[in-house]
Amino acid sequence: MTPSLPGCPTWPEKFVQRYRAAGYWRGYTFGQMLRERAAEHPERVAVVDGDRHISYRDLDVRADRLAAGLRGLGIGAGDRVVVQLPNIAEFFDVCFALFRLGAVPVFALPSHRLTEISYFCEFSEAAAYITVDVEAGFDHRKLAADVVAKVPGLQVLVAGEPGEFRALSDVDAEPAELPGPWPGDIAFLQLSGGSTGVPKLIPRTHDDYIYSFRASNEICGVTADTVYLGALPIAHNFPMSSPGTFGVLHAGGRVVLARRPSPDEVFPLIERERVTLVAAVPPLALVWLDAAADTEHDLSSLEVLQVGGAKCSEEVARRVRPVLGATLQQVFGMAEGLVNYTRLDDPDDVIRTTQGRPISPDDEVLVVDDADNPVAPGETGHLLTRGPYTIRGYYRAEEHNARAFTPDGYYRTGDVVRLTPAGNVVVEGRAKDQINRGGEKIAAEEVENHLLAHPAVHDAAVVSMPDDYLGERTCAFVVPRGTLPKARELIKFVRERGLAAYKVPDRVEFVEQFPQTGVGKVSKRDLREAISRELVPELKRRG
Ligand code: OOB
Repeated sequence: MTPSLPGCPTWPEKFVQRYRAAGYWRGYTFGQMLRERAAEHPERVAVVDGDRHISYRDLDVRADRLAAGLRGLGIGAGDRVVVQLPNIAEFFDVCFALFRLGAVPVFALPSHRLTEISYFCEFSEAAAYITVDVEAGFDHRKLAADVVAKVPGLQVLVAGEPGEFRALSDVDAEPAELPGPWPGDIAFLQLSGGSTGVPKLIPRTHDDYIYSFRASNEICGVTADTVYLGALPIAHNFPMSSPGTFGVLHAGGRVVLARRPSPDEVFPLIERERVTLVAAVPPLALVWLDAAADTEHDLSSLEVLQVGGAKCSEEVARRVRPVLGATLQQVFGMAEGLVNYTRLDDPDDVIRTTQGRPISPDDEVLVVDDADNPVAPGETGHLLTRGPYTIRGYYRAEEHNARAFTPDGYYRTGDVVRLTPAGNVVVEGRAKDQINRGGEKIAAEEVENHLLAHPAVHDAAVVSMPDDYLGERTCAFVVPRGTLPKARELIKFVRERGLAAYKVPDRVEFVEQFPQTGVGKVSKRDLREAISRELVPELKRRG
């Protein structure tokens, strides 16, 4: 099998045969999936965005017309298109149009800024950038103008008021016969949380991704009667495919979009649309639980609350059923592939204290020590995995792939876990150089590089510090050069370099030198301990 996109490692033929024979990879594409659903129940509502109720037939037609329009702009099979859209219906038009063309969306998040977007466009050699007019008070057309200045020749399409660019709504043509991609082709590039200087891109095929959410549907009880609320940014892997909006569309259910995740937006939608399933990161679940305790809105339709992206505390877990009357499902996944779920009928203590078990009988999961040797059962170690929906390598990243994957194709997740006797995963920590800020992943090295660009910074080391609400926040330790800069100034400097706000350090600490490990590397463990110690009195003061 050769994927359409050069630079994407794929599964060895033996595994391709195995995953097909087992019925995981069924040989159909996203375009065909929507066509089938539209034929089965054209009138059913697929997507709800504010007052807009879009049927399966409408979505199918919109995707066809947009695909034809994009083709008229010269966008075709294999072309990369950076997509940065918030939770609006156009997201699905764009996805399915690109899927049908065989063009490859690169899914950026709404919070990404000039540094990230121009990198995605340059690195993927994108033909186009599809964005929105204004989101959360931020004018994306200004960002697009800055991106175009750095990436000449990039076409920009804007959902909403286009300003100086082309309106997405004007990209419309009579549907044409398209050859369409193969099921084994790369459907899109997803972003990795990352632990390196620049984010890595994750190539996912039609076959592998569709399998992941079709199988998730079974585990999560998703059917044509499911009403799913997209409250997290829908371009992220969790709300996209676990089972997420794509799973629900596969089942012929209804996707309801929330533009913001706050209770004042989400609760009325749950009531109005009789939402049955919703996904949250732990801090968001906490906000919902607090607000639900005395809401006037009827949330009784809610059957399952999924919590994932970062570790769900037992405190949150215990409150879900009493407060919401819903079943908690813990979800431990990664855009690279492997997703674990607690099952809806698991005993309470399994749901409360574990992050569940893999989707597939063919998900191979190893827990190993530093030398890649399996640890004793129940012991803690590094999680390695391979399987029918876990990638074999990042897009155009040969050198990094040699480190991030074992020679026999296991992905090194960077997570430190143990397995319970029943095979449930418990996440105990992390070996990768990443901060998990309430589900948002920050590669320490990426932020360090930005700090190092400041003339008064001699060296920088970014680590996590504990936080009651987000679980972790970022602390940048800085060895200054010459006159001591102000923390505020460094934070402003990083922000002004055009970085997503969640990556800007929450705190800066100045030190004369970094503690070192035995082999002379910066000891981030010592830095984490130092900041934790310093925070104790502060946390106490706040009570
Ligand atoms: C999801 O995907 P990513 O790619 O943003 O982040 C993956 C990483 C994991 O390697 C792990 O470090 C962490 O996020 N993580 C969790 C977790 N879920 C993800 N750590 C502890 N407990 C959990 N429940 O975050 C993602 C993708 C698909 C489904 C769910 C989450």
